[in-house]
Amino acid sequence: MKLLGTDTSPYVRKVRLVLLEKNISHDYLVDPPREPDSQVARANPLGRIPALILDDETCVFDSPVIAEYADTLNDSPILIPRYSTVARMRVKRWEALADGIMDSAVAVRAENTRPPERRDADTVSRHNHAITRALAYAASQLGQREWCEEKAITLADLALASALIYLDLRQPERDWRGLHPDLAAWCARVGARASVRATLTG
Ligand SMILES: N[C@@H](CCC(=O)N[C@@H](CS)C(=O)NCC(=O)O)C(=O)O
Repeated sequence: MKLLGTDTSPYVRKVRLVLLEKNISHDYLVDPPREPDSQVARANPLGRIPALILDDETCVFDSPVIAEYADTLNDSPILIPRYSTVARMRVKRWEALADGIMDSAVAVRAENTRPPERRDADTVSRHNHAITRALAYAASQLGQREWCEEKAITLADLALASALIYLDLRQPERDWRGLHPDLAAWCARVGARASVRATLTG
């Protein structure tokens, strides 16, 4: 299988982490969707990354669908619990929280790349407030636990780490570590994993 993406996309990082943690063999192709020769729109009608192209040419999108599909391919480890609907919901809710942080950070970035006179300050403020609330929620849910859910790594941890790495990239001025030291300690631990380091070094 072949994963189309870019190194900066947080949604791509999330699914790369899933594939790496589960040791699923794949080719990772850097393919910015707006480049004229990009394969992305041919694979995914939405023209977005990540797009996972299976060996029979089936294209899997978007990132929650890819993560869920990949998780069913083997059991080591199981990243989305299968033993209880509540446990499963709780992990998927973390993913939704992390994806929401990504969505808002991407929206802020889009505004900030417009010429100043075309930027919408209300949009920036609304999304930044959503990020601030989501981080406080994540920190309160996490507390001092080692993992977001369960007794081992799950998709929840991989999604949250991807969102935080993207925030560090696009909003380095945001002092979320100062506000949420336990979240910072958790992120440092997860960030030291070989999978995360592999996505950061290319
Ligand atoms: N909900 C989608 C969001 C994917 C998304 O928006 N990806 C961005 C890159 S971060 C993209 O491909 N945008 C289209 C573009 O840049 O033209 C997912 O989870 O996969």
